[in-house]
Amino acid sequence: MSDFTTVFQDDFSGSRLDTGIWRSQYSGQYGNGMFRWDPGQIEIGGGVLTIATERAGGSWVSGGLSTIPEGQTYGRYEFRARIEEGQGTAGVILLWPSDGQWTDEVDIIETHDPDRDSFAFVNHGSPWTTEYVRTDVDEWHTYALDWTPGNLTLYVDGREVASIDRDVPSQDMAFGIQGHVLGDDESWYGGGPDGSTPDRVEIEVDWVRVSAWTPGEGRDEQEPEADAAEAGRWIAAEADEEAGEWDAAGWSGEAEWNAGETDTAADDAEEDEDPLAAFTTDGEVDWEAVAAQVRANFEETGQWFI
Ligand SMILES: [Ca+2]
Repeated sequence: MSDFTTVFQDDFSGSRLDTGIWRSQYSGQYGNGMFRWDPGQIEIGGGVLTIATERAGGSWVSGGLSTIPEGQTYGRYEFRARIEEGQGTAGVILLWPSDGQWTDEVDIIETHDPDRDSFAFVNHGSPWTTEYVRTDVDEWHTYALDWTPGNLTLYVDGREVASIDRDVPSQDMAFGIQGHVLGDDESWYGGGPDGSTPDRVEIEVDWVRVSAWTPGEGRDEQEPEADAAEAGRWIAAEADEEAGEWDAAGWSGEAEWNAGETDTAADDAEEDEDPLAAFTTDGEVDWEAVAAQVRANFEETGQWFI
């Protein structure tokens, strides 16, 4: 008996994207001015979904897709994926509010590291919590996020690597996969593309399975078959022997990274007041202004906050 029941699984075995599952394909210029999203960057072939981030003239083009407006509150999100290296590019696999309004965000994988030796697992709550996970993201791995009331637990290849229990979302969230290109000032990601960046950087996804949280009533189903045979390695096990910096569940070098928190003085000062107050007129929150402020704060400080 499992606590989860499959809602859908997509092994990308056809020749076209299943738009009954993937309701949204992103388009348009991204806010940082570095790239645009275009549905033409989403490809299906060989049993794999590919999102290609490519040079396009003097700029860049990437792709993204999501189940928006379809989503659920709580569940299990499993996928087999790899995200290629590329200075100034990133891949993000995430949960985002089903209504498309930014009020919560869980980045299951956010590749802040252009070398793909680690990734960030981020809950944009209050305060925002970031856990860094050491693994070779450019090789194939199976990831699973269990989202239950008050908890987010992440697994890589069946091993628990991180757990977050502060300000966990409790609203309907959609599942998305998207490519990004960063600006030179986005230091958390190591800045923008340079001469080392390939002209094409791919995010590949072999399969996705999304399950509902049905405590005590779950039905285990067979995992989708892998089309891509190569497997990555779990870096933590190796690093453990070298320096004792890793524990069985992943990174434990909290002092060197950021102790899994992105709590800042600004967060502390604002915890006593409603951070949305400045963006609210007659009870209506201007979410576009909130998103713009969050982005501006991040670009200025490297920290995500309103
Ligand atoms: Ca597949």
